[in-house]
Amino acid sequence: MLIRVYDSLVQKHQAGQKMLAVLIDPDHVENLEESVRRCNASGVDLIFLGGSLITSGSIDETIRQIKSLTDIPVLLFPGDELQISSEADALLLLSLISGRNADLLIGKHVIAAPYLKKSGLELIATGYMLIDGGKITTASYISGSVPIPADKPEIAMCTALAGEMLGLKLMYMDAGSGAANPVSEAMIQAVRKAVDTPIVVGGGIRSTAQAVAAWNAGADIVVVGNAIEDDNSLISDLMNTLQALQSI
Ligand code: 1GP
Repeated sequence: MLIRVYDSLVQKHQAGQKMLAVLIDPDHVENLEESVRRCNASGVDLIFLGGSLITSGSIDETIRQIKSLTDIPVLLFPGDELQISSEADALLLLSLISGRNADLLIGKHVIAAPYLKKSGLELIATGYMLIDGGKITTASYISGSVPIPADKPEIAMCTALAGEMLGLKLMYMDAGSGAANPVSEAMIQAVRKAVDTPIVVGGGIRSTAQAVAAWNAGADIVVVGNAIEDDNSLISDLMNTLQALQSI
């Protein structure tokens, strides 16, 4: 029987098994084939696909290419309602709960809902929290929302708690792509203590030490995007580190 993506995330979360997701932004990937081959060779758990702003490339075609090279589940991480494709395995249905922009809390969802229904995609209702990562990122600029201050773990904690109470199934703490500073361990720990959902952490993670800090603080899934373009061995270093961490 086919295990749905979310069920497999919950199983791993409950077993304390950590995961690595590689973010592929169709606008910023230099060599898609090579990036996917590296994910495959290292046993990456998930591929996230999307971006705050896509100016070139087709989501459908990019997913088809990825799928021709690997069986790793592809999850849409949409920057807007145009980034929907039934070629993906699942879609993170993001509600920007750190912001107060009604469109990104519910408005875009209303417009997308009939298309999502028709697509047959597995939908994972996700509480998306932008956290201040030391510079203005595309995500905070495009969303027109103020990120949660990095030194206020209690705001992130209460936001995640409210999101879980509203029925969201996954919490995503994002310092934004290319952030100067990743989400702090204190903030991840505060959210981890507050909610039972799996937690995703990304934005500005450029080293195995930063990924380990996030996993140890309570992240189930660490997301790395930009840094894999600059460092060819980062994916395998991260997966080797993750395997060593799991065997302790
Ligand atoms: C951003 O979490 C992702 O939404 C990944 O960020 O590109 O900085 O790794 P980076």
